[in-house]
Amino acid sequence: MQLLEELTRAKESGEKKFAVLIDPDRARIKNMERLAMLSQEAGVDYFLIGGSLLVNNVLDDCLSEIKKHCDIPLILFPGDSYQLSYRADALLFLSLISGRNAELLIGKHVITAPYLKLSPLEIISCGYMLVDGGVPTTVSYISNTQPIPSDKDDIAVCTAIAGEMLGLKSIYLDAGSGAITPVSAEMIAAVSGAVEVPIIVGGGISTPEKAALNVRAGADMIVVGNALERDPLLVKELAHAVHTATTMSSI
Ligand code: 1GP
Repeated sequence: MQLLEELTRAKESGEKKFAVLIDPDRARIKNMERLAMLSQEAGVDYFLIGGSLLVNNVLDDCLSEIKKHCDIPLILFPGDSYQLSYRADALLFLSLISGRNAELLIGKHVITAPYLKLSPLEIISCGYMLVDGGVPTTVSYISNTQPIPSDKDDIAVCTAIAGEMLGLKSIYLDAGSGAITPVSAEMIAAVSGAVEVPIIVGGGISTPEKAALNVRAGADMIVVGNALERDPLLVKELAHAVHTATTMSSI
């Protein structure tokens, strides 16, 4: 089954997904085996691979190494058009709809579309919404865009509705890697109530409690990166919290 279809069906049945974000620059290739095995044991649903800025040329190696040790699907989460690899299974085709940088709304997409059309990757369109996480983020600086203020749920809702009306098949609410303040449950609930497509939430989620809260608020997929770089053993509790909150919310 294609990943988007899987996500959509999961949303319909109230089943929630947990993804681990790997920034190939920060992850050590030699640590990939352990992370892959811990993730497999914990029942992690996906790996997201990418970053706002990759300075080392290790994307292919990183993907190959993970694939060697587990069969969790690999989804590219590209910060730019150079972050492409056929070694992944799918690619989030991100349009930065919270910003007004034309290159990141449609420009890079035009350049990469013919290559992606020929690629074996599943292309999943995604309305990417950067939300203020209490600290300036790399993505905000690199993209030259302002995040949505964290208390402006109405802006987030209107942006998500517009993205869905434009045909985007998923929405990503991201407070940015290492956010001090993750996206609020109120904003997640507001956006979740306004659109039908799967909602991915990440940025600054560091505890199972916050992950579960977000799921109950309406997130369909939780993404965690930083907290697992600090403590990979947390993966079990985080995945469990997301999957268990599913059960509780669908009772
Ligand atoms: C960033 O949503 C991801 O784009 C994950 O953020 O690294 O803070 O978990 P963290």
